[in-house]
Amino acid sequence: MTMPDAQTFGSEGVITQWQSGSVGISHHAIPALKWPAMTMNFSLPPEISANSLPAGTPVAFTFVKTESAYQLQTLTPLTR
Ligand SMILES: [Cu+2]
Repeated sequence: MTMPDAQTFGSEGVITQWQSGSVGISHHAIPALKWPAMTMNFSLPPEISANSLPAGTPVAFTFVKTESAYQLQTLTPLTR
């Protein structure tokens, strides 16, 4: 049994679409992971309910890599 990687990453982006158990986010580049800007799905922890923010909402978010997915830890709307 391997321990989950506890490293937390963070970025900002825009919510694109909710699915059951995950949310699409169009996010900025994340240099710590060598990721370019992209749109991808993040799985939801129990603390974040689906459709809690409308699509199109600018957000700041943090996430961890689990064995099977990238899972959100926090999802915060940005006010500009
Ligand atoms: Cu990505």
